[in-house]
Amino acid sequence: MKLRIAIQKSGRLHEDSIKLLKECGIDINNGVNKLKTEASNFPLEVFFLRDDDIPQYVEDGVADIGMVGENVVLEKNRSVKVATKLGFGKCRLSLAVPRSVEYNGVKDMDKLRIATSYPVILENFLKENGITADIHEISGSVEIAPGIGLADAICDLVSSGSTLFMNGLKEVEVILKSESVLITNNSLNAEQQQLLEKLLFRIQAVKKAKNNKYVLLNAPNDNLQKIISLLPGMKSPTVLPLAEAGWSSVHSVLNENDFWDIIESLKAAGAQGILVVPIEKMII
Ligand code: PRT
Ligand code: ZN
Repeated sequence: MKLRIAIQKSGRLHEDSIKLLKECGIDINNGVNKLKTEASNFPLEVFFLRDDDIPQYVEDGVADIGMVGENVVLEKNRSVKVATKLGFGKCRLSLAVPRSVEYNGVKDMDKLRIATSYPVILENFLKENGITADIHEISGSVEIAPGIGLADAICDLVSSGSTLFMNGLKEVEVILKSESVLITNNSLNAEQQQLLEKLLFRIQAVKKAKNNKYVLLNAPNDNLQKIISLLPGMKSPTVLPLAEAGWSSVHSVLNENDFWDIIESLKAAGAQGILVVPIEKMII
């Protein structure tokens, strides 16, 4: 029995999807123009598909699981489960209007023509806000729609915002924050479920490691308690005596988000020779 996973064939999510599998210790033979391949060291078969088709393939059970943007999962509205977020492909689905237009709130969208490739999500959002607008579904180059007179506003994916800027548009509402997720078929059998859990365990270890750093520093013993109190650690920090009397080496794990604040406090408390190193896998 093999678990069958669908990933994007080419595009923004392709490389990160392959990379995550590799970081999970899964070797896949990724030949160009292949439609499917197998892992050599994990019971996994990989299908390369257009991202738009992935939710349906997973719902139908042609693939058991898939990696795809949450935006596509919500738009396609297929009956699949989201097992976990994957930490890549981050973007937002936003409303944007020409920069010269004054914008005072979502009510301003009433009666406008809005171009989008996400009619389902947009319609839900407008309904929730009691707005009626004319949705023009287009499949690509949504940003040029206002410039050519096709629409008054757009609803499209944004990451850096530079595409909006280059087209004279400004982002006015974020409808959805999205990233890649792992979706699964609703009726996996026991064996498939077990393989999925094995894969999820590895994905969590990789994700956790990415969010954390291993920190080593030298601390004067006089200030050791203060320095230890600043460090969370997985259980508690490791403290080892240095060859030089009066000093210790302290090792700990820090969350990326707290990182700069804590480093500053550590320095203020007399910590020296602070080394910060990436963690490859983290299992707690
Ligand atoms: O061929 P296939 O159908 O598989 O691919 P696709 O062309 O439909 O999708 P692709 O590869 O462009 O995007 C796949 C997924 O990447 C999306 O569904 C999102 O989940 C995610 N993602 C993350 C993005 C972006 N960031 C993004 N910036 N998808 C698209 N964009 C586009 C956006 O539409 C706009 O045109 O990039 C432009 C804006 O980028 P900025 O940086 O200028 O704001
Ligand atoms: Zn697509």
